[in-house]
Amino acid sequence: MDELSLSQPQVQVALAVVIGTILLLILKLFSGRKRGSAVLLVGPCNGGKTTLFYCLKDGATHGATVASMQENEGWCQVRNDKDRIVGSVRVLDLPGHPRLRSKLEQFLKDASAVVLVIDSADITPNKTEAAEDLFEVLTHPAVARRRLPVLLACNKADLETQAHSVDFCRRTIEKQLDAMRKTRLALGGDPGRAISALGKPDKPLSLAALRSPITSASISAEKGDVSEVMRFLAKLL
Ligand SMILES: Nc1nc2c(ncn2[C@@H]2O[C@H](COP(=O)(O)OP(=O)(O)OP(=O)(O)O)[C@@H](O)[C@H]2O)c(=O)[nH]1
Ligand SMILES: [Mg+2]
Repeated sequence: MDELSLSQPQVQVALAVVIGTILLLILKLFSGRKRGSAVLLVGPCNGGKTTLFYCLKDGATHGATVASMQENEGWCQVRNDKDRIVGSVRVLDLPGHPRLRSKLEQFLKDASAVVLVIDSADITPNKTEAAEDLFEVLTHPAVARRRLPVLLACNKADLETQAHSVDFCRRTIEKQLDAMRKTRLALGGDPGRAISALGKPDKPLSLAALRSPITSASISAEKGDVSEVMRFLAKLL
C-alpha cells in the first residue's frame, strides 16, 4: 500500500500535468473555432477568384484562366506592410457556377474567413448571385454562431472607366441582400438557415451592423494589386 502512495511533490506534478493538458485542450478547441482552417474565395462566375488565388499563392498570375470546375487549394504566405512574411494561411478557391457551389456549405463549417470576389465592372448583372453567396455565408448556422471576417473584394479596379466604386458595389449588394431576406421571410423563412444573423427584420439591413465584420476593398488580381487582401489575411494570424 505504501509503495503505491505518492509523495506531495509527485501529486503536485501530476496535478500540474492534468491541469496543463486540460488548458491546452480548451485553448485548441477555442482557437480552432475562432480561426477555422481555410480562407474561402467565393463569388459569382468570372469575378476573378482563380486569378486572385494564384496571385496569393505564387505572387503572380498565371495568364488566362478557365471557368473552375472544382476547388483549388493552396497556401498563401502573408506579408505585412513592410513586405515581411508574417505567416501563412490555407486558401480555397471555389467554383462560381451555381451548380458547383454546393460544397460551400461544407467548407463554411471550419472556414477562418471569406473573401467575396466580385467583378466591380459587372456588378449589376451579378448582384443576385453575389448577394446569394453572402446570404449563404452569413446565415450558415456555424457562421452565425461566431464572428467570421468577410472581405468584399471589388476586383478588376484596373478597368478604370467601367469599374464601379467600392461604395457602389457594397450598397448594391447590401440592397440585394435586404430584398433577398424580405422574400425568404415572406415565404416563411428558410429552414436550417440563421436568418436572424442578418439583423432585425423590421429594420433595413446594414452590412456595417452585422455580427461578422464585413470590410470592403478595391483590388486588381490580374495586376497583382492585392495589398488589401494581404492586410485582411494578416489580421487573421
Ligand atoms: N481586367 C481584369 N481582369 C481580370 C482581373 N481578375 C481576373 N480577370 C479576368 O476575369 C476572367 C475570370 O477570371 P477567373 O479568375 O477565372 O474568375 P473566377 O471567379 O475564378 O470564375 P469561375 O471559376 O467561373 O467562378 C479572366 O479572363 C481573368 O483574366 C482583374 O483584376 N482585372
Ligand atoms: Mg475560378
